[in-house]
Amino acid sequence: MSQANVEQVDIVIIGAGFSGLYAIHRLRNYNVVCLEAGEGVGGTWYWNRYPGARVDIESVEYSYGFDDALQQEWCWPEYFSAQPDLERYANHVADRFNLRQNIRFSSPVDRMRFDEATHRWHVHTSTGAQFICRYVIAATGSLSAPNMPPWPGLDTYRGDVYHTARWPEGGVDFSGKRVGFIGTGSTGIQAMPIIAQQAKELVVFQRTPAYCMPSGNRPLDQDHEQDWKAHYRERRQQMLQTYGASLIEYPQFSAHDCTPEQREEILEKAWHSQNAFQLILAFSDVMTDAAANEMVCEFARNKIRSIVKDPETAELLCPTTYPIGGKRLCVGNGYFEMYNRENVTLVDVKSAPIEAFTPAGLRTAAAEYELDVVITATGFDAVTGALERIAIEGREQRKLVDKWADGPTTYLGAMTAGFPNLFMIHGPSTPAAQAQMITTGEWQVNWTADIIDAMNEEGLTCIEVTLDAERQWALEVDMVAQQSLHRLADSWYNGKNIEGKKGGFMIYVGGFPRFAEQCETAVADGYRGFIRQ
Ligand code: N01
Repeated sequence: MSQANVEQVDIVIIGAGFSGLYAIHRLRNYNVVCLEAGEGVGGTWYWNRYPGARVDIESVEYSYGFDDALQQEWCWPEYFSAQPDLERYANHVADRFNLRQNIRFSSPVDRMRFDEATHRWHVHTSTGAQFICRYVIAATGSLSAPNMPPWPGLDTYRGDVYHTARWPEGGVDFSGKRVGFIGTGSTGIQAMPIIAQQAKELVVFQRTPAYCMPSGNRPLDQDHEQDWKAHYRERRQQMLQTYGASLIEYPQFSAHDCTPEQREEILEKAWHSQNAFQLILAFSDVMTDAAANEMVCEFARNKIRSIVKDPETAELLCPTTYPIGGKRLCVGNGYFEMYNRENVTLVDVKSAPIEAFTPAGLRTAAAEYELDVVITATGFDAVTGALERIAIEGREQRKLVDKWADGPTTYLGAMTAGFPNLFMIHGPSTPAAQAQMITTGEWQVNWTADIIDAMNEEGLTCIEVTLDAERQWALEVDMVAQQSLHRLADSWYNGKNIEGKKGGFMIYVGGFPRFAEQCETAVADGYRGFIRQ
């Protein structure tokens, strides 16, 4: 490696998504480089440009709070923003705060190693660039490493294949095409109703049916916007004091305290509330009490039965094997209604799994389907995938993939023992998608940056966490998971969406305030669980 290709910097940030962008801004007083695999900013909202991609949290909340002028000047056109508006916002922020000068686009990090003698990371990109830095901040996202199941025969298939998380920039024309769609999670549910309107035929390959609420999206009401703009400062504070860092209504009464009629009325109101998560927040115990949860499940199933005209299709669409909210609740726009179209067919691949691509399409254990296009919305190697796809070597040349072979271990989701000076934002065992990710990402960046500032002020060069601290954190993560019904679903939260992936629950479900308090007290108690030198 010629020295010309080696740059010495203070901090490398990996990823120019929403957390990475804010990290550049917050750490401006250091020599910072942000390495981004894509050609643009926005992370999730850069890659996931499939038709219908839209956030399920109100945009007045799902946005940055660090700069008051930015909050006041930006106008969201809709309550729940579509991908193009979120990408436009990310670009606006990058320009407004001059962040691009610190970003190297098309620069995927492929390996990095910690030099124990100098307490510095050597970070390499696949383009041959090398950076030597004190700290690495992995703002790599929880849902950024696409999962493409290894069906054989892909190279023989004559049609086109797309993964929703790598959607072509100019879009795809499905007119006159027979389209096969694999995956009925949040992504598939958003994309399919739009594709069905254009395609000649849409064949949906469903392994597990999803619970899905109507989105309730609408143009943003000016009074609502003005109200938020008048109260942004206190509302951002209030958000951080709620379980999901969002000002949704959190009810205080149990489903068991209501009569069947009252329950029905509350659930009906939640269904029409125009707020995606009101259904699982209808009662205080939906996510902790199996019987309460089942009442909500049956309500949601009855909605499916009332919308989908063919009773057999309706039953196949009814989830029965996991609690509502156990997987992240999906939000749709005409998803169940789509099955009433003549050109849409539902295929059950639970009973007859997909076996292979063929030259003409897809073969399941039961039949072969001729398709011009196959779309995979098969999710992500979530939480750990983005970091494990980088060859990371810590102390004593230990590889991160080896350390995490049986599941990820971290302290506060921020660091993992044996990998000093490497911080993660939304890392394993943080609330991640259980809380609103822009606001909580900002919070984690601030917490991390304060730690780095203190290291510099005190003339220290190496910070790491102890194995004991990791074990204590694992107990806490497990304890809160045991109190929640999330554990009863196979999902990306516990890695069970990927065949062979090991590990337990990777998300912290104790709520954001409890998480934040533990991060803050660890630092305040003399960096409990950390070793600094
Ligand atoms: O991914 P998923 P996603 N054969 O893992 C199926 C966020 N998000 O991209 O359930 C057949 O949920 C798989 O089946 P199963 C949100 O946090 C948010 O949809 O594993 N099928 C499932 O149906 C969300 O939770 C928004 O049995 C196979 C689907 O593929 C997260 O991203 C929008 C298969 C994958 O669903 C991920 O959502 C979009 C196989 N071999 C995403 N392998 C909003 O803000 C997988 N599947 C609204």
